[in-house]
Amino acid sequence: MQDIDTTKPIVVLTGAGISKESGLDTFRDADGIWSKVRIEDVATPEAFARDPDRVQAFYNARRQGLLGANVAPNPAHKALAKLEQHWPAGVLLVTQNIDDLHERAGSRFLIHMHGELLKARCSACGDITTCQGDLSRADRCIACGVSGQVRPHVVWFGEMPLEMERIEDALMACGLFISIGTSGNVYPAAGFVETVRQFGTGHSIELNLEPSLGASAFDDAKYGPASEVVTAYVDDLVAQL
Ligand code: BJW
Repeated sequence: MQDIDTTKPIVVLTGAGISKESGLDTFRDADGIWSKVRIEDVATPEAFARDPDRVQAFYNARRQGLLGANVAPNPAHKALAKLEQHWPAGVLLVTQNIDDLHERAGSRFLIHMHGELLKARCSACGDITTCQGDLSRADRCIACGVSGQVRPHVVWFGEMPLEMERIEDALMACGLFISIGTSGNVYPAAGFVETVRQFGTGHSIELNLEPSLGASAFDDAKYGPASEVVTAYVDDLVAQL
């Protein structure tokens, strides 16, 4: 393994692949979510305006799936929590995932750039609340009292991902950028490796089942199931300390 500057922070980006071995579907694999439903029907603001019941049903089913007894963090989530505990200069975990498996594994410094399935947001006043049950068109916002405007706290296509300024500052300052379980189809996350290359000095590595669309932009790569490659890579990093 290449020597990594232990005096600089690490930024980790995760995607749906890290949660696959925890029982959650990816989006673009052959059996993925987008093979069963169309993006235009469930994951845009226009879809929600056109057919809120359908969009709520899609997220209600995924929320209940996430809360099911068979979904739990896997060794890759746990390895990243261990990295956070050990890396002296700090680790910022940026996840595209709306599940809460990183939190359940013990990660504390994380940004959900595409939102969180276990939260709801009022489009009228912006109030965000925790949410474990089903959402519906009849829901009334507890903050402003408006009904029909409570939606999943997720980022759909055409909407601005969350905390982008903080993420970009961290990418430019990091000594290591690790991208895990993401296909590189969706921007701005797919462009993070280019930000590190152009504006930062950090080493970059992709850990994925197979090369992503942006694989050639990384300095290094290891391929295999996240539970194996992430665990081994984190063990090697921590052994350098
Ligand atoms: C394993 C594994 C195992 C499997 N172990 N690995 C034209 C050009 C460029 C950009 C655009 C464009 N037209 C439109 C855009 C912008 C658009 C976009 O990117 N579109 C593309 C489709 C082209 N992006 C947006 O609209 C975003 N907003 C935006 O850009 O705002 C403007 C802006 C301007 C300036 C600065 C910043 C912003 C918003 C994107 C919102 C995405 N939302 C979703 C849904 C969220 C809620 C939900 O979950 O339902 O987010 S879509 C979906 O894709 C979800 C994911 O987070 C996201 C990424 O998917 P991910 O994680 O990569 O999953 P997969 O399935 O694609 O890949 C899984 C990988 O894991 C695969 O490689 C497998 O091999 C691997 N794997 N098992 C390890 N066991």
